[in-house]
Amino acid sequence: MQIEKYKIEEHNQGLLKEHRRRYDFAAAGLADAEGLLGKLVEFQVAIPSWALGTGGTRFGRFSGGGEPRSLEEKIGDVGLLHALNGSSGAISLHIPWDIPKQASSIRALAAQYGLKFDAMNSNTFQDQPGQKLSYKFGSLQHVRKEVRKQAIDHNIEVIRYGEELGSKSLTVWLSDGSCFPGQLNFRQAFQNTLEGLKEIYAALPADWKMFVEYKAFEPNFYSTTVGDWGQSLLYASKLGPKAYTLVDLGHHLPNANIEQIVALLLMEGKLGGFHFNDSKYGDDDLTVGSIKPYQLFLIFNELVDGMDARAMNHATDLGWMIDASHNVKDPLEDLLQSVEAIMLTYAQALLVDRKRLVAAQQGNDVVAAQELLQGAFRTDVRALVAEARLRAGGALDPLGLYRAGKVREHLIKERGAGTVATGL
Ligand code: LRH
Ligand code: MN
Repeated sequence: MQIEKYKIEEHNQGLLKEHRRRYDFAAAGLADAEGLLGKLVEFQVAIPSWALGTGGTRFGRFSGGGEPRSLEEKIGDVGLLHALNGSSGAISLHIPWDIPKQASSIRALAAQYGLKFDAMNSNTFQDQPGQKLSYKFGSLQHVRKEVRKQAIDHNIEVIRYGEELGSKSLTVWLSDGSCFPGQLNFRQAFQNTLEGLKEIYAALPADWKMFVEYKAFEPNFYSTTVGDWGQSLLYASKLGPKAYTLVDLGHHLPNANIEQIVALLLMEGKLGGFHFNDSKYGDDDLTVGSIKPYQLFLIFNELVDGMDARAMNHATDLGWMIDASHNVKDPLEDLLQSVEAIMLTYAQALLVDRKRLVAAQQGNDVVAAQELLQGAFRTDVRALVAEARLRAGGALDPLGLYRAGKVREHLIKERGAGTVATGL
């Protein structure tokens, strides 16, 4: 289902007067409103193909109906999100959940919606039907060479699919690890994994990147072979210039200072990108900014500071991706909320007066430094983000139009109430 342009314009007409009042007030207080808007319009967030259906846990899964039945329908759903907010201009595929049977037609279909293909994701954390060797005891870390080879071959196959689609990066998340002390030789597991990643790295096209995603625990609950930023950085440094770390916000131990991790990885030139979500306890994969919005702001504050220090292009030099799972919300509404949270937080981070912040830090004026950050975080930037959407041809109120357009009802009528999308 698509939302026609005229419906978006009609929707905006009804909200324009109030929006203008709010925008003029918000822009009046800014030194360079046009500059900020330009950055917001350029900034695109990739939508995970595996999060367009209802997620679940081992205790249950409660489908909301109308879920996409094919990669084509998934691209349609992301196209709808992008039409509504103008900031979801890419889709990140997971193989084999979303194998592009006819890459050229899939690529053409995505282009129709203005979508690009962001990082490809491999999967050696599940055994597929008919798979020769099991990943029960890991993949690249596995004690048996033939299991490691099977995992290496799969990752290279994923790169080949990505090349056909115009993707430029591969994300490798390994569930490898152990559940009990004594089960694993940590050094051997590291060496096996590094050898495997080297073979995958060697298969990367010249202009590709490899993202090594770390995670503290789950599905292994004693050790994880790529368990934290330090281990991921170790692999990425030993692999070479095309290898980077990937920060999934939910993959840290409680109270980890993620903004400091981000600052240091960026300083080292080894930060590749993000899987945005939020969490209160573990890898909860909740809506971005729904639990710890100030932490998200502090992360974007370090990103803007660190990227400007390296003269990086905010929109294109890092991988901006969502990785979430929707157990109780409509997946498309949840994703609209997540993209909105990212755009609002990026806008607030752009408001920080960095010259005055440096002066406060140099003067050990702790209060002034905190006031500068919290001042930006407490600034209502919703009208600025809405104006960027308007200029990108999107809706002033994406969620409002999604609901007024009864999109989910249409999708259920079109696809049925019991369809199940591939993914988590
Ligand atoms: C692992 C992870 C990884 C994906 C998977 C769907 O927790 O974050 O990025 O492959 O979720
Ligand atoms: Mn992830």
